Amino acid sequence: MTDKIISADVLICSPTRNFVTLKITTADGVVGYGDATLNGRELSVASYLRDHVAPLLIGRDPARIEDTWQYLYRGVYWRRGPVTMAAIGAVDVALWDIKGKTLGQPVYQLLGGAVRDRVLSYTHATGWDAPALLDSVDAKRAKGFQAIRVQSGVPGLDSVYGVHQGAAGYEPASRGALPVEEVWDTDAYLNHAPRILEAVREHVGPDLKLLHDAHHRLTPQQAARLGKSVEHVDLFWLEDVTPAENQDALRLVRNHTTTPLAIGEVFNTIWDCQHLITEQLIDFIRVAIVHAGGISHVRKIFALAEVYQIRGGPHGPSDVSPISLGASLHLGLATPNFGIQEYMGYDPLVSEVFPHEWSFSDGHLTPGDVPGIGVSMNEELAEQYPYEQAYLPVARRRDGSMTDW
Ligand code: GCO
Ligand code: MG
Repeated sequence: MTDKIISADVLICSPTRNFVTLKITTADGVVGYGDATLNGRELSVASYLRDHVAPLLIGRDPARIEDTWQYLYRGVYWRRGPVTMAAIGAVDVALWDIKGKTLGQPVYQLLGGAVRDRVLSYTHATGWDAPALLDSVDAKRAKGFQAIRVQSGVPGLDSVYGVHQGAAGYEPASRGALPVEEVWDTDAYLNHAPRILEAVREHVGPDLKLLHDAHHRLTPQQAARLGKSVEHVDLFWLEDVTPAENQDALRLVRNHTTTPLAIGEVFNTIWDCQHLITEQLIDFIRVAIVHAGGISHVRKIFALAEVYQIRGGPHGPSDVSPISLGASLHLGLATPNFGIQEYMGYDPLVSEVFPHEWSFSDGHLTPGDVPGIGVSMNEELAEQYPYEQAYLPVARRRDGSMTDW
């Protein structure tokens, strides 16, 4: 007999940072979890799910994942956008979790089975100055990472997004009623970035994969100059060099440098990726399961990318929950052109709230072999950490005007 969805609950918690989770339960008692976290705009997705999506799910057959995706995407009239797609993504992942549990298979088996044994991952190293950054790189290497994203402070600036000063790690969002405001200076960054990247390459030798994120802050000309000036550093990728709304800008960058380019962590649909992929303007597409409509949709994006020899390199910082990371690893295991998974790591409390089967070893991640996605939720523990308002920082130039990000 066909199973039916009987409830869809939105759970919001803040174990060190905010997470929005969708829990779908079926009449047969199968429970699936999906991540719906949109950093700094969490409650908008929670409301979208609670007020507009959950009522539509009740009574539906949980096995009809693609039909439910189409129903929520095509049926809404107002398509695309981060809120809509995070909500659809949460439903999609929860339904894949249910399908896996119902059939007694890990999700990667349902996606065609493994094409690799493990998924290469990269983590973050940050340091305010060169010695601190090199120490951070060494510490990550000691943990087994073979690919590391390196970010540093910039002389003359008091703070830089993503770079911590002192012992504490950084969180992309900080708690409080207003975003933190930082001052940004692109010229200072462009003078410094090639030198610090060279210093890291010199320190680690030729084998370690090095990545760097420019956080959408450059003009096409500046991006081309940066890419060209670090070609000898042999980056695995240079990320988000320009705000990607104007996608033709990437052609200018591309025409001037062979440094591999990665873009897409803020994209939500295949239509946001189409031009960059089919024109071969990038090397890695960064869409995350949580923000781009779930496993079902990201699978299509990666299939399109495969035609053009572009690889997947999904977003995976601490604001992408362990549920999404697990989902991404199932896709990674089953997708030929999956390149690398970002893995910033989680506070131990986050892993207690979201116990997971996925694991890290020797620079690689594996999703585990239990039925479904393999990430559950300790709801009682989660309740002890209620939502707290938090925002990503904003940055202004020295003259007070806003930067692109
Ligand atoms: C990355 C990112 C993050 C994002 C953050 C936004 O590459 O990991 O750029 O640091 O900015 O996840 O919520
Ligand atoms: Mg990034």
